[in-house]
Amino acid sequence: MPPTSPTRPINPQVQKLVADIGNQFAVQGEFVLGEEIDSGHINSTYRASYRLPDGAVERYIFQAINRNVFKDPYAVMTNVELVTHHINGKVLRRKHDLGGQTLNLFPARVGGFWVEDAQGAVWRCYNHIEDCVTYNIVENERQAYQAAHAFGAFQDLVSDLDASVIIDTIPDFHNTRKRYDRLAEIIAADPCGRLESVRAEVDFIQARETLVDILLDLAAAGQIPLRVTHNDTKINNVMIDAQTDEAVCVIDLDTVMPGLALYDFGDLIRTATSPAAEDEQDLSKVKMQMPMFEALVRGYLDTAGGFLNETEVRYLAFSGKLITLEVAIRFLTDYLEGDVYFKIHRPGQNLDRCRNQIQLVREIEAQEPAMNAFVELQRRQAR
Ligand code: GN1
Ligand code: MG
Repeated sequence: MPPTSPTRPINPQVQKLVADIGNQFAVQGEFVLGEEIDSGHINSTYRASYRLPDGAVERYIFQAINRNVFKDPYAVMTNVELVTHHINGKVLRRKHDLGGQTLNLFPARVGGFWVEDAQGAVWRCYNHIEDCVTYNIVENERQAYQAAHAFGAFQDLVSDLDASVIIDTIPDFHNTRKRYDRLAEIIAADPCGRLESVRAEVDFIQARETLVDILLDLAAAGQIPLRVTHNDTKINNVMIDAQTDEAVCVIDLDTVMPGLALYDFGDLIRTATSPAAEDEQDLSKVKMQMPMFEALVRGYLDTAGGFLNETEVRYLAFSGKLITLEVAIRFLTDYLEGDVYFKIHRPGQNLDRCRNQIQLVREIEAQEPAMNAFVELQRRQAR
């Protein structure tokens, strides 16, 4: 996978679908061309260009919500509308770009912010930010710092939202105990007869069962609070200015729900510290690069340090290990179930992704003391 998300040409049928969808939104100009943006394992994303009367070209993003994953796409849209409105209104009022801002939704011509196609898929339309890229692999520490800074700013911007008005669109999304137990069920059932080939992966995960309860127990004990969080802080969910490497905007708000701040930071460690793609088969390329981790910690504490409590800070490095283990569990579950959740482009891809995550857990384990020492140093300096 290239470092940035590539676009792909689409066939005439999909071209027509995208044009028809575009027609239903309040976009300006004549439809010229749609392309698929190959990013994310869940939704289908397209970019379409429109020619304005003066010849200029305007681009928009159209995205279909995956109904297999999001059972209630209308609830997803309710959350996205709420959060988008809240954040962008605030950023505008402050006239201050924190990088935690997000995209704008364009209204449908009949009102509301979504349209439904003949197959029942729910689509939304966002502005396209020019000269920005999303990275699947971080290229330098500035990008890592910026991404973490932006997600910290995002958490700050939504911190005053009433969590009770946000709909839990995927209940127990990051409930690591439930994720573990679900894997155990699938192992017992082995519906596709694939278990024999993944014994080593199963053993690795089972040897770490106790990890899955650690943050849940801290939360139950009231030591870490429930906050409104992004929940999918993959590095490719932040748009970065191609020239300056500055984070411009946080995207993919579909899983904004009450959660733990540490889940967000953990997913940054998972996706921003390794120089290898998530499905890289050469595991020797999978690394937890300490300079990237340090940049993440600095960026995140610069925007989130003011509201995180001491326990949250103490578990920053651990959160990377836990979320990477969680995602390994989810990829393995999906592989054993027959690849029903994450999109795959080749057979065995979910197993490759799982092996890759397991390797990253190993890498984190090997460096956890150093990671914790760095966080502790930052914490002391901040006091
Ligand atoms: C999915 O859609 P995308 O690629 O941003 C998944 C995340 C996983 C991630 C693994 C709704 O995110 O939870 O961490 O893949 N999103 C959903 O790469 O399940
Ligand atoms: Mg996503």
